[in-house]
Amino acid sequence: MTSGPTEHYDVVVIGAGVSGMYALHHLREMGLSVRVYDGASDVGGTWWYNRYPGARVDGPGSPFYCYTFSEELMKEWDWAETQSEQSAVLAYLEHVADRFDLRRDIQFETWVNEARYDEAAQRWTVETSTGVRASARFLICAVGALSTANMPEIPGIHDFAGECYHTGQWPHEPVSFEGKRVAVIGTGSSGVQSIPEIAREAAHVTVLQRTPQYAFPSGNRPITPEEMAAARRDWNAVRAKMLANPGGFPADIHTRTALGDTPEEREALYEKLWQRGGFQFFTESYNDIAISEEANATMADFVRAKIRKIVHDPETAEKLMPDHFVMTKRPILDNGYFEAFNRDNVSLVDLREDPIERFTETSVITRSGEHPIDMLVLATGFDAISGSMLRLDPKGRGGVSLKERWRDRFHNYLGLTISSFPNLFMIHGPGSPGVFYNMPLGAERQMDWIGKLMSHLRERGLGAVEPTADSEEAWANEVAAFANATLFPRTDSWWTGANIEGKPRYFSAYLAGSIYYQRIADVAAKDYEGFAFEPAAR
Ligand code: NA7
Repeated sequence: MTSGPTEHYDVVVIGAGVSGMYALHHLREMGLSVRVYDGASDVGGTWWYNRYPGARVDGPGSPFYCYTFSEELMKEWDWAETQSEQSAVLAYLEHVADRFDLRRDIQFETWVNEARYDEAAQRWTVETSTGVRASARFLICAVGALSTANMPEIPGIHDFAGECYHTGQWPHEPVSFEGKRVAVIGTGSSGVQSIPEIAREAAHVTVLQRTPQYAFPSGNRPITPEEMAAARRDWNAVRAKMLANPGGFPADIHTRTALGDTPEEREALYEKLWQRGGFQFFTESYNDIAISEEANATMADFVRAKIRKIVHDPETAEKLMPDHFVMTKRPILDNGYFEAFNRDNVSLVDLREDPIERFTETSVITRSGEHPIDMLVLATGFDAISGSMLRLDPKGRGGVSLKERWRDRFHNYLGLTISSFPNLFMIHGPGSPGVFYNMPLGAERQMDWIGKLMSHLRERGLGAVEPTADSEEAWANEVAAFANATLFPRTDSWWTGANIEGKPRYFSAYLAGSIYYQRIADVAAKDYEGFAFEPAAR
């Protein structure tokens, strides 16, 4: 439906979430003309879409899940809780948009349907759902690592006539569970966060669980004014710590190993961290949990014992017992998840022994029988990390499609660039630390690097840059070497693409965040080693 003249910019950014917002700010500071497109009606990306009950930030938690580029911004924003609710994170992002006047360069409710590279002009053209066509020298894909909802194809699911919501596309109007029989499919972070909240209101909740999960207490608590003041006062030191940490967390690096401690010492440390809650359970326990089966078992056993203690009914507790290596699926922080199974109105269906056969207009039928329901909540996750790039499916040199190039592997260099797709940059794409890093900080660091490469082109009169196929190959080997030194690739997860049928199955994130940022800085220092440049077209 494209009509009208083409708009011209230096850069088009796709996505106005955490990454796209920073990209816009940074590029404007560089003096470039920028247009951002986003399908949503306001900023926030993942935080705009994921409004399901119980949605909270985890990872580094508040106040450290934030931008760091502006000390004033950090100093003027108050966070109320350590694991901020979705609405609080979104309010922060809205404030950022106001404070830096971002919205004037963002076109909302506009979906980019097509992006293609014109080799002769060395420019990208995008076609949008609103009919606007734009041409730009650079294309930045800030399309989100957790944005493309995974909709399960289950026989009869489209016949179900009750309310049906995916957690990643939650309605903006309030959803009432009052008096309703609700089925929830999925027990990842979204299911685990929402189930206790839904159970508080609903008549009955049926949890349809495919894989039991380890979940750890979130330890959510109010941030005291003294803590907020200390974070502000020591901000430079805190930020330096975040930059040095492998995950971008404000945590000290330690060298403790589970196998180096006695069973009593381990138990005491796990118990202390369990009581405190938060991601500190991973960052402040042991370094060998993700690499040694034996070490891993010590943490897994500890959590399994906790589940047995929390859940009163032994049969339900056994169904909830995870059996994969702990931490090899995305760790989950919970607020009363296992406790919810002690309520009379919550029941668990173990889909491994009692699989879903089909849906009807009014029920879900599993092998053991029919469960009448009024509402279905799909907490079934995302086509993660690479899914949103594949959905965009840009066309590079000679019209080659990304879907074609990524059929067997997500070829990329530095997690930022793709050969045959000149002047296209990804933020949090496959091959980068992405979801293994504090996302706002990672977006800043990747975008700053991209900005320097753009300046390099400008200063030298160059028109296009793309990685060589050899450098992509070497990068893939480097990413794989880190992953294969761990237990992560040995478990089916969205990290390995195993949740999406037909997707290449391998662990595509760069695991060592602090090494990654040094690596990309070194590449820049060596005159962008591994890249091929083209002189600017006349
Ligand atoms: P996740 O972590 O991918 O969880 C999705 C859940 O849905 C998981 O338990 C899946 O089971 C389950 N699932 C997916 N498809 C099906 C079908 N067809 N049948 C039954 N069960 C299914 O997504 P979340 O949204 O919870 O979390 C994603 C990230 O968002 C999270 O890490 C935070 O960063 C926020 P499986 O384990 O694949 O057997």
